[in-house]
Amino acid sequence: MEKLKFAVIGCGFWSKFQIGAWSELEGAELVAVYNRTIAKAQKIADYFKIAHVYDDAEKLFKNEKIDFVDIITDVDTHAHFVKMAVNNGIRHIICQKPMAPDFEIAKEMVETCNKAGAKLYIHENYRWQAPVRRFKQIIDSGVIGTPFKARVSFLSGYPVFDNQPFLKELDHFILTDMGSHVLDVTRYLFGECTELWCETRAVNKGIRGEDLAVIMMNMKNGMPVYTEMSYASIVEHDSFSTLHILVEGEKGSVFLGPKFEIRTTTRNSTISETVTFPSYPWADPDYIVNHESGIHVNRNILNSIRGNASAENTGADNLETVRLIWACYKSAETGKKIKIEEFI
Ligand code: 89Y
Repeated sequence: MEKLKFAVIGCGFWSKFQIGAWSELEGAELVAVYNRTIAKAQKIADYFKIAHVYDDAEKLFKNEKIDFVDIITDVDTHAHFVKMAVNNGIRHIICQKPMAPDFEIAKEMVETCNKAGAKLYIHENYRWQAPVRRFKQIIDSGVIGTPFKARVSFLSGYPVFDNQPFLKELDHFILTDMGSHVLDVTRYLFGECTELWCETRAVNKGIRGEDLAVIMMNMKNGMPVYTEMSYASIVEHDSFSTLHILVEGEKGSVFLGPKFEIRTTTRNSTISETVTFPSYPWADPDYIVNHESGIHVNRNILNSIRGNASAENTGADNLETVRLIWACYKSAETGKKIKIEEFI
């Protein structure tokens, strides 16, 4: 199998894990990296033995023959680099979550790619986490019957700003950073949302945006779903860096809880299983479930680029998650319930 060649734009905190995930796949070869501070690009290139290093992204696109690009820059520059890739003839473009700093820009990014006949994929990994995948299998097996209610929860006191200090400076923090994951997993498990109501708060001192959000959702399938996310929580079972999920159905319930344990309860019994997955030298042990999942999302996108699968995380699909994020902000701002079909 001939390897597809690609470049990475952006060599900040997340790039090591994203490139690490690519390095576990046979079918892709990273040929060049860009960062505006070249020393950062060089550090990543040395670690992963990448031949070409740039501090000028246009030059990279002009010089390198690549099949796709993976954009891992800060959210504010995603649209800029997507456009640059499109203008340089790249037809498969992967962009880190959150897709854009607001809903309008996200819509423009999808449209820019559509118009050019380019495929946009969003690197949204939580739905690819091993415990989340297994959790869905259990629900789909029918053991708990038809689900009628759920709670999707991310409560953490992890010192997230130590590794990603720019998160402190965002006007919109937890709904864009973690809401991307929580709302995407909610859609993955239960389908689309018809209306939602959201409250946000800023609890940690010295941060610009909100670090707590609670959301009540009604889903198209009739389920009420409660989701919550917080980086201000001091709790016995910190969710970092996965989710805790409880689903109730007519015949029982399933709970994804601490230490990747899934407990399935019916009237007869509770069955426990612990989901396991490998570790990798490039991954951070604190984030391992998160970093490992990058391999699966990358594989799905690679197979889609090769025409052997359809990608789950397309720009168009992720736009529905972005729509929910900004509907949440609207709700929090106005104190009103938002109907999703009217939020366009
Ligand atoms: O940026 C976030 C992500 O995608 O996963 C965890 C994180 O690093 C901090 O919330």
